[in-house]
Amino acid sequence: MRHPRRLARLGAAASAALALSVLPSSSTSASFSPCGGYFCAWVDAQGVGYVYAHNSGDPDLTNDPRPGCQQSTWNDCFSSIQSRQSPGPYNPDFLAWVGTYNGGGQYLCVPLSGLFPDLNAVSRDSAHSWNDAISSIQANAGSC
Ligand SMILES: [Ca+2]
Repeated sequence: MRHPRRLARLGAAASAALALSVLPSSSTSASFSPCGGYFCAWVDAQGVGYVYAHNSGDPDLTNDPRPGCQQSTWNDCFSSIQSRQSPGPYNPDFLAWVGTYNGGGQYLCVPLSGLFPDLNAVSRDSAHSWNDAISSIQANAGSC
């Protein structure tokens, strides 16, 4: 069943999401299920494939083995991300860094209730997306 008007609205929403590339989607997807952590990421878009779950931070994803990823670790492998979906006693924002978080560089803000269903659609700069580009995550007590 195709509804051109609805598809046009979805297209406009997708364009707005691309323009605001550092903001997560406010929609939820049935394919995303609780992963057992405050920060969750998947090998593929739309919450598909192996899931990574963490409650704090990880300064170097090259230390986390994940057979099936290009480097056989979680480094440069995240393609979708979801953070904790409802407030609790501990509600950090997360920063997802291109490099190690002690080394500075670019980061993606993943706030409480954040959802990035496809990091291919989230621009990092004029030439790159956030897909398969994250090397560390940092829990942030404040808001990012
Ligand atoms: Ca991936």
